Amino acid sequence: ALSNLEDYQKNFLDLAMESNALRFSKNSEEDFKLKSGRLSPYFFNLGLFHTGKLLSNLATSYSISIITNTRDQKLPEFDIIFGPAYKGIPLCAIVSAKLAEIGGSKFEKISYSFNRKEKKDHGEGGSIVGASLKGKRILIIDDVMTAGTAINEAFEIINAEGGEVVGTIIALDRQEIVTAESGKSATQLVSERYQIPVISIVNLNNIVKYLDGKLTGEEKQRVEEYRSTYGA
Ligand code: OMP
Repeated sequence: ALSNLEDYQKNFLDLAMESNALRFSKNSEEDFKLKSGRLSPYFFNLGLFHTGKLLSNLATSYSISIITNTRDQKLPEFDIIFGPAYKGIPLCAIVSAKLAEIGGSKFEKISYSFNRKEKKDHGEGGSIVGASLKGKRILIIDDVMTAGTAINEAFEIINAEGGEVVGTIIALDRQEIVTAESGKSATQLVSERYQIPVISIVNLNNIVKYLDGKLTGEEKQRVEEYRSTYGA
């Protein structure tokens, strides 16, 4: 049943469990409040990938995902990896460096770029650090997608700077509906609205399958209940 997961995905999930970045609540009092207001029995905190070893492995997982999806023509070519502040900032830096290391010449000239939360009015000015987005093909990198709010803000920033978003990569697709009416997940809606691929290292299906033997019956049941309410 696990054979459909690639090594880089398994490695990512092993490290997520080891580092506690991926956590499950023991009861409803411990549930995690999400940005959307939903109370979730699990939470993924990418900020806990904070050691050099975890960051290097994380960069490898994102990079292999980008390289294989580009090779399979599921992701178009791009010039810049854009990481929305704050969580996306280390991501765009480590992944552009790792891509140059393991992706071959094709990826050596990819730049990184990120936005400041506060606009600077001295020095070089502007709100973008790194490569200029003007006229460039952009891949957005981020941590998690739930309802898609964070990613929509990134689109606005990039459009205002004259860049063209050609794809998005995230670590975790929680596969949750945005509204009950559409029944579609945030990643599906973003992909349809902007006509771009949204790639993830793993999604909730992968987590449930891979961790089947590692979670308690209660944890599994609580995730299943959550999915029956918010799952796409
Ligand atoms: P949306 O903007 O609703 O898509 O939520 C995504 C953001 O919520 C992420 O960028 C995180 O800041 C945060 N988040 C997590 O980090 N991990 C989770 O498991 C869930 C969320 C969340 O609040 O939905």
